[in-house]
Amino acid sequence: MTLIPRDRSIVIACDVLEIGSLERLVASTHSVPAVGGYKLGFSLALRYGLPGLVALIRKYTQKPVIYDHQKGGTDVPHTGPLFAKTMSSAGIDYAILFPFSSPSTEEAWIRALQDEGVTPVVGAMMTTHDFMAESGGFFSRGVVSRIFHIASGLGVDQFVLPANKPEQTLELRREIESMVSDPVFFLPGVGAQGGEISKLLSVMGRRWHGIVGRAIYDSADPGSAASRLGGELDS
Ligand code: BMP
Repeated sequence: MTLIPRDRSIVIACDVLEIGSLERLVASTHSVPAVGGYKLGFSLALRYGLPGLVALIRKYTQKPVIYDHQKGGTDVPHTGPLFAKTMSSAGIDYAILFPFSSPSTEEAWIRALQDEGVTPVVGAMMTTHDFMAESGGFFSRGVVSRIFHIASGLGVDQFVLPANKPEQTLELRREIESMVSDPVFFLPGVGAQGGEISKLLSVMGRRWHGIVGRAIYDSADPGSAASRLGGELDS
């Protein structure tokens, strides 16, 4: 299991359809120092299989590979070990869970990943504008806190927070920091969903990574787009 060695980085969300597109994306960005790793999702994983995708990325770089099931951890407890063994046998370093189904599923899936040596990254509030109940969504604030509380109690120290909701993210960051020492945050929603690195710099603490998909892979020059965003991390 490899962890991102930098305190702040850009993680590229590889939500593309073709394996050739993934290869071009990795080839053009892997040497950018601020790129901390690659996040794979269901599109490539279902079409091609994770072991081959990890092998392809490994032709270019040893940077960590994160698997985001979009959204994992929403099933029953006994399938957690199946998921975790699938991750470890494919060489995945981190797996993202949004454990919305129940506390027992959350615990089983987190423990299963830990047993397999795959780092769990837990999210509970999404970037969608209608996520929270007061904005028309399904979930109350208490649900979000409870998911983070359970994860913290299980030793999780890596969390997902929404980059495009800086006020809520600051509040949740403080809440998590009251339970976990020196946590690491992953922030999707930079770029296409309105999140800005400059705002995150004032809201986040020592260790955080921006997750960026379309603003990099849809750009005419993904390497330059990643470098530019990476440069903003140090400003
Ligand atoms: P983009 O930068 O193109 O908006 O992509 C965002 C990525 O982050 C996608 O892979 C998506 O699945 C993920 N994501 C998100 O957008 N919102 C969340 O709340 C949680 C996510 O993992």
